[in-house]
Amino acid sequence: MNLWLNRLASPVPAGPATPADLARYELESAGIRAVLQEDPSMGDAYRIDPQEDGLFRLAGGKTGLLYAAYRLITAQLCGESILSPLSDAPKYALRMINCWDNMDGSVERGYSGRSLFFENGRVSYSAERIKTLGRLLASAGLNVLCVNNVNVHDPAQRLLEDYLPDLAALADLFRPFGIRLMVSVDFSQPMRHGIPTADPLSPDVRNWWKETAAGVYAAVPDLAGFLVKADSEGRPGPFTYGRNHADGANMLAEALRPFGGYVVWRCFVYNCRQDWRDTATDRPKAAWEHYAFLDGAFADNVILQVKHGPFDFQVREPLSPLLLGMKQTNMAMELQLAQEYTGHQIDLYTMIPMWKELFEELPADSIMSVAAVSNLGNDENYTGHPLAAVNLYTYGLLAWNPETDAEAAVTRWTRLTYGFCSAEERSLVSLLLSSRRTYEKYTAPLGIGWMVNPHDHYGPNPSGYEYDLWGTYHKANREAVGIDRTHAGTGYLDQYPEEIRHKYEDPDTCPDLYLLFYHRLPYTFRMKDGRTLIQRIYDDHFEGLEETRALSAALSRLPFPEPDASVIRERMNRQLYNAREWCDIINTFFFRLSGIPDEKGRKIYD
Ligand code: GCW
Repeated sequence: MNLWLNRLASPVPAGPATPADLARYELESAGIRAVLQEDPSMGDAYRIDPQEDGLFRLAGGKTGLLYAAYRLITAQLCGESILSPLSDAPKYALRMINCWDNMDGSVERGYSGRSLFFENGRVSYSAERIKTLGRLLASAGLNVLCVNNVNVHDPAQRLLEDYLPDLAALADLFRPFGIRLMVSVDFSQPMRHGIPTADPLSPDVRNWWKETAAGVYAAVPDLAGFLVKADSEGRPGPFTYGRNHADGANMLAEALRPFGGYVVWRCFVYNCRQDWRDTATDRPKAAWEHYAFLDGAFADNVILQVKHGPFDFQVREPLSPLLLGMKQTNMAMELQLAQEYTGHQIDLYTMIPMWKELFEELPADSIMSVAAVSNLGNDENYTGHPLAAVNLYTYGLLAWNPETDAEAAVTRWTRLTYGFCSAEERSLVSLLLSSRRTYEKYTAPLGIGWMVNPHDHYGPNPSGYEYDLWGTYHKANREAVGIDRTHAGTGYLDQYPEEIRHKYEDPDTCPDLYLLFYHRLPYTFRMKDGRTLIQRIYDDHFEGLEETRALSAALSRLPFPEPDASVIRERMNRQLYNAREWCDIINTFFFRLSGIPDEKGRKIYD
């Protein structure tokens, strides 16, 4: 099993330890001589001072010392020397992993096996696996883990009730790694306790949450807070009582404030019962419509967590306008490591190039935290596909410092994990970095998204969501495809500042990869490079398939150890099948509609 710290032979110690104790242990086991000085005011920050005799002086906060230790250890494993003093501190306060784990042991959108935390309706885990995970997450700089699904199904409410001691025991295991737990809560939970309402303005409801929070923090004093999915896809929320989301979030915030906890409130609110005939509603506009007017109305321990795009983790979406527009509110951007729409951890899909694009568009200080939906599970390698671990690790590096260079981050992961020779390392890094673009080419074209099989979201089905309730339509007909989201169309683009509107509003200057997200265009539309839109769709799909074949051949030449080699080979074969299905089905779909043949005469099935 190849995990990025698997060359650390030492077991993670048993028993209680502080992050500083753990830092000492890890350094000693790695043979690194260091003197540690704890400065509580430094928090996650640290300073490393190399001395002349190979000794390091480390200064840092409680968790900062641990991050310093992992910095030294990873440098050592990568064969790098730290010769001059360096200081570092994370850009974002909460660097969160959101696990969508259910108490029955299943994981919503999980592609790495069963839950690491739950089975049979109970908290259930291997302490050894949790410690290995803690070490992995801490070494990547992550510091908050939400254990249960945002869809809080029975009996997950019991985590705040009779399962509290189990939650506390799990928190104890993660604590030395500087990882604080978070729990997803059910907004209607007071109704399980004889209160007839969950109205956030009801005194009984407010008291119930205050008392519950007191009990929870008595058991887990450093709980990071509550994560809430309300009024979203059937979940209960304040709308039932005619209240808005500031009323709901602030009520919970009041309960958590005495304990320093946050309410992380998701903004994934839209009409999921839309009629496909309804052209007045455009789903990407929904989050802005529900939240923008509430800017400034949220308590200071509320964080609004917004998916990076206005839809739902498609291969390419613009940055959500909400992340740009709520200047008086604590904001977090939500990413998705779980490859729901991006290949199920079967297809290779390295996310950091996509994340870099998002972070580059975010103005400084527009968000204070980041979250990512977990790709973890109880498979031996934790992420199902051994190479999907690169997403977990590099997410941590970007959450610490969004300016981290993509190639440097992927190279670091590759070196830590496999220790290949330099030619092999370069080859794997370049395959990983190009994998997102390849996947994008063979799936839904030019930002249109959603041409997947409904429900499980793997494999092509160009009209699978076309007449469904979810507001995700492409409206391809014989002449044209796409939805006009400019001012003249649905007006979605009006939610952005002027410079962004300007960048996308004209199809002649709109960046190609977003073209069909913003515009409805005829197949004969001339792209900037002179090709027609239909030709570009065909070309991308054939290229994506060819690139997948080349990827498969190149991967097979790399000396992966077992069991990784077998798993990678098996998944690559499934990716080849998937890429061919996508290429042929999408090309056939557009050929049948448009009747326009491929200029290059390649095989398109009619
Ligand atoms: O689109 C949906 C996913 C759901 C998920 C939801 C969300 C947890 O398909 O599985 O539910 O997004 O983000 O809340």
